[in-house]
Amino acid sequence: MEQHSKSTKKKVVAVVGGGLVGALNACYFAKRGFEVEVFESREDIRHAKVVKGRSINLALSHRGRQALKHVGMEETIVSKGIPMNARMIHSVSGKWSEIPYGKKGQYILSVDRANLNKELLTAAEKYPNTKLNFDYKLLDWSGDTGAMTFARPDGSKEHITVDLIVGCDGAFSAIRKQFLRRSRFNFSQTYIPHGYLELTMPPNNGEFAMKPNYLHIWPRNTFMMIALPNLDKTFTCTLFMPFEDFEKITTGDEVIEFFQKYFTDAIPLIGVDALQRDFFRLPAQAMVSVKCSPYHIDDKCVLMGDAAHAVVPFYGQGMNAGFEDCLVLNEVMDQFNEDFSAVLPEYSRVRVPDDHAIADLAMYNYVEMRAHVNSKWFLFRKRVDTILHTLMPKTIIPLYTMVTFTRTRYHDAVKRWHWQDKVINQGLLGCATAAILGGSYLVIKYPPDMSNVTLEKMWSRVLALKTF
Ligand code: FAD
Ligand code: EGU
Repeated sequence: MEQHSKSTKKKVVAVVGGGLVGALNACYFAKRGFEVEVFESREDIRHAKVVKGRSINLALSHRGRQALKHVGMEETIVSKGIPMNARMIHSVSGKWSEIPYGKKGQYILSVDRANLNKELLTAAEKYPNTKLNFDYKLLDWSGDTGAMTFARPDGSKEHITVDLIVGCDGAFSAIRKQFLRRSRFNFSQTYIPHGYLELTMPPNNGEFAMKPNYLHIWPRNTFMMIALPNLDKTFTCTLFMPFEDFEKITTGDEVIEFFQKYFTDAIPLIGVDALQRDFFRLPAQAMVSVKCSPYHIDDKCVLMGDAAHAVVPFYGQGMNAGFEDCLVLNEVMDQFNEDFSAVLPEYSRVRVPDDHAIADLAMYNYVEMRAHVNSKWFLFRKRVDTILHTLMPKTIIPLYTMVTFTRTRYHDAVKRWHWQDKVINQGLLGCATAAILGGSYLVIKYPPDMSNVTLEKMWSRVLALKTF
C-alpha cells in the first residue's frame, strides 16, 4: 500500500475507523479526488453474521441529513428511515400525550445503525479511488514520521505511511493517544453515573405495538426509557438508569416488579418472558463524554466524530454532529484549496467551539432530565416553549429546534438560548413591575378614603369585587 503515495499525484488520505463518520468521511475525501484508504478494526459488517456495537437505531435530523446530501446519500438513507413527527410521553399512570417536534411535516427519522453503516461503506467503495481495509486495528502512529502501525488477525503488524490521517475511530480513539503526548493538548473525559440497556418490543399481530411515527418517552426523573421504531415493526427501547440501580435488579421477578412500578404499560408490549430474558442478556453499557482541543496535529492528522467529541446521547446529536464535522471540514477545504497546513488549524478553530457546545448541551440536558423531569414537567416545559414560539416566532425559537432542525452553529444556538432566556425573564419581570407601578400609581392618584375603614367594609368591598 505504501507505493500509493509515491505513484499517484493526488495525496493519500487514511481514514481510521469505518464506523458512521469514517465511512461518510471516506465519501467526502473520495469525492474530492484523494486516494482514500479506510482502515477498520472489525470485519466487514456487510458480511458479518452478528453485528455488535452500540444502539440499534438512531435519530437522524437536519445536520446529519445535510451532510449525507452532499455525497448524494440523503434519499437512500431517508427512504429507509421512519419519520417521527412528535414525542409520545408515557406517564406513570399509562396516559399518553403527544408533543409535535414542529410544524406539520417537520420530523426526525429513526434509522438503523447497521444499515446506515453498510450503505455508507458501499457508497465509499463505489469511488474507484477508495479502498476499504477490514481487520486492520490501529495500534499507534508516530507523531514524527506519521507512520501508522496496524495489528492483523494473524498476529502480524503492518506499517503504513500516508499524507493525512483522519481519526474516526470513536470515543476510545487510538489515534488520539498521540495527541495526549503533546504539549498544549486539552482533554477531558467524564463517565456519567447512568448506564443504558436495550430491549426489543416485538410487533403485535404483525403491526407496531405502539404508534410508529413517534419518539416514545417515559420520563421518570432518575430513570428514563425511550423507544424508536424499526422497519421490521419492532421498537428498540433504551432504558437509562444509574448503574447502582441496575445492580439492585438481579432476578426476573425484580425486573417485572420494577417495570410494574415505573413502566407498567410497556410490560405486555415487550412481553414478560422477553423482558426477563433481555434485561440480563448484556450488562448495562456506560456513557462517556469526551472533549478535547485542538483536533489536529500539524498538517498530518485530524480527529473527527466521536474520536474528537463523544457526547452523552441526551440530545440525539452525536452522529449528527459527527456528520456535520465532515461538512464543515469540506467547507474549509474549499476555502483553503486543500492545503492541509492551513485547513487543519482552521478546522480546529471553527469546529471546536461548536462541538464543545453540543457536548455541554447534551450533558446539561442529562443533568436537567434526571433532576426533575417527570412526564408532567416535560409536557409543561415543551408546551411553554411552543406557546412562546407561536406568540413570537422570530424572537423565541426553542433550543431543540435550533439544534435539531437548523444548521445554526451549536455555539450560536447556545448564545441565542441564553439571550432568549434573558428576554423571557425580563418580560416576566417587566409584567410584574408594570403591575406594581400601575397599582401604586392608581393608589396615589386616587387615594382611597381610609378615614373610616373598618374590617367589615373592606370585606364587603372584596365581596363586591368578586361578583364582577
Ligand atoms: P463509532 O460509531 O464508534 O465508529 C468508530 C469505528 O472505528 C468503529 O467501526 C470501530 O470498530 C473503529 N475503530 C475503533 N478503534 C479502532 C482502531 N484502533 N483501529 C481501527 N478502527 C477502529 N447520535 C445521534 O445522532 N442520534 C441518536 O439518536 C443517537 N443515539 C445514541 C444512543 C446511544 C445509547 C449512544 C451510546 C449513542 C447515540 N448516538 C446518537 C451517538 C452515535 O452513536 C455516535 O455519535 C456515532 O456512532 C459516532 O460515530 P463515529 O463513527 O465517530 O464512531
Ligand atoms: C436518546 C437516546 C427527548 C435516541 C432529549 C427529547 C435520544 C435519542 C430530547 C436515544 C428526550 C431527550 C431530541 C431530539 C432526541 C426531545 C432533543 C434523545 C434521540 C431535547 C437511541 N432528543 N433523542 N431533545 O426533544 O432535542 O424529544 O437512543 F427524552 S431526538 Cl433526553 Cl429532537
